[in-house]
Formats: sequence, structure tokens, C-alpha cells
Amino acid sequence: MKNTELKALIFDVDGTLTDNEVHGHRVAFNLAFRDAGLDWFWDVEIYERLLEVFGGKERIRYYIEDFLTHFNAPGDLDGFILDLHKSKTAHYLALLKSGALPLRPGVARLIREARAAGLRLAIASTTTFENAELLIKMSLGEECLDWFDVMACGDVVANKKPAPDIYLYALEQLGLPAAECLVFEDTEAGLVSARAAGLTTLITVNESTREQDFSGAAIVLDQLGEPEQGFEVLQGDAGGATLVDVELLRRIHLESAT
Ligand code: XBP
Repeated sequence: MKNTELKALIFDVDGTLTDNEVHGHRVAFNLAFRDAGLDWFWDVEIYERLLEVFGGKERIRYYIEDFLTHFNAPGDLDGFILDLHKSKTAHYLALLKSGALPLRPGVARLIREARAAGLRLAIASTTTFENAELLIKMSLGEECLDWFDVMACGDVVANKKPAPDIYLYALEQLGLPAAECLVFEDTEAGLVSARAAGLTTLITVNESTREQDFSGAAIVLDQLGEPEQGFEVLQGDAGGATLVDVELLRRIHLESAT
């Protein structure tokens, strides 16, 4: 049991705020490969394997090193990957602007409710700041960017998830101990990262992560839930609740050991 007050919610972005990996990032990567004249195509099956590696630049390198049998790497491989990733990010931002990547159920509702209840909000994501920033602008409104005290994104830390770096950085920027915060994640690696930073973690799975190992999560749900569509509890105890609200979060926080 905790004897601390819940003061802040820390949200992962990709897969948690929006179900955007297969339908967003993957599409953007393939468009960048096409523009570069590469015959690479990441179908869903390959992409879900590549999601083992967090970080778009790191994922491209992983593909080159572990999936391609013949690739005449350019002399400046780092520069090649950087240019490819910049092109991918441009395509991803265009997808966001098109409205193709809405928030998952319950996300906007919970964020508004948490803010009204005086909880602080933060982002801790491997994606780039510009990707996270535009998602919030497009889905919540530009004025809502100020709701997030911290937006810890991408290369701000050296080691990406499952390393705890991005969560440790977010806690440092918040000026709060882990015991006063609660994390929302969608992947096993994200859970490992948050738990290694001492953070209580709520999981909302998506189709790519449903079968992953979420041992150590405070609770595992299929979504945050809406009044008209309750969540499904996959692991843990929601005490009869059908959607994630501040009351449920406070209870989960108090009942979690660490
Ligand atoms: C998920 C990631 C990111 C995205 C791609 O981040 O691993 O790398 O897949 O985005 P999180 P970039 O779950 O931490 O939000 O190409 O911008 O890295």
C-alpha cells in the first residue's frame, strides 16, 4: 500500500494515446523508403518484429543489420539513416495533419478529467517531440499543450525504452518521486522501462501487444473505456469499475506496492 498522494500522470504516446504504430509510423516508414528509391517494404508482420527496437532511427539500423541479407551500405550510414528518418517523420506529421490518427477511447476524457482534478500531466515517449506535440495539438487543441508540464521525448535521453532513462528524466523534470506518479503504457518494453524507474504502471494493450508479458503492471486493460463502452480487464482488479477515471487511478495508486 502507498501512503503518498497521486500527483501526476505520465503517458507513453505511441500505441497508448493513439493506435498509430501499424497504421501511422509503419506507413510513414514505407513512404520514406519509396521516396529514397529503396525496395524496402515493412508489412505488418515485419513491423511487429521490428517493434522490438524502440526509436525510428534505431529500428532502421536494426532492419539493415538483422533483416537485410544484401545491402550496400553507404559510407556514411549514420547520415543515411538520419536522412531516411527525417523523411519518415515528415510523412508521419502529414498523416497526423490528415486526421488519420485519432486518440484511443477514453484518452481525451481522462486527460481533461485529470487536469480538472488538479493532477499534473507528462509525456514520456521514444518518438520525437514534434510527433508528440502535433498529436496533442491535432487531437486536444493547441491550447492543451500547456497542460503537459513535461514532454520527455526521443533523443533527450541516450538509452531508449526498455531502459528507464526517459521515465527517470520525466520524473526529474516533474520534480516528483515515482511514488507520486502513475504511468500509462501499451507495451512490455514500456512497462519494463517504467517499472525500472519505480513507477506504478497501467497498461492498455493494442493488437500488436495483447500477447506480451505484463507481469508487474498494476492493471492491464484493453482500453481506458468510455461511458458507452466499458473496458475489458485482462489482468488485475478494477473493483467493478468500467472506465478509467481519477477515482480508479487514485485507488490503483494507493493499492500498488511501489
Ligand atoms: C514508440 C517508438 C517510436 C515510434 C516511432 O515510442 O518506439 O520510436 O515507433 O517514432 P513510445 P520515431 O511507445 O515510447 O511512444 O520514428 O519518432 O522514433
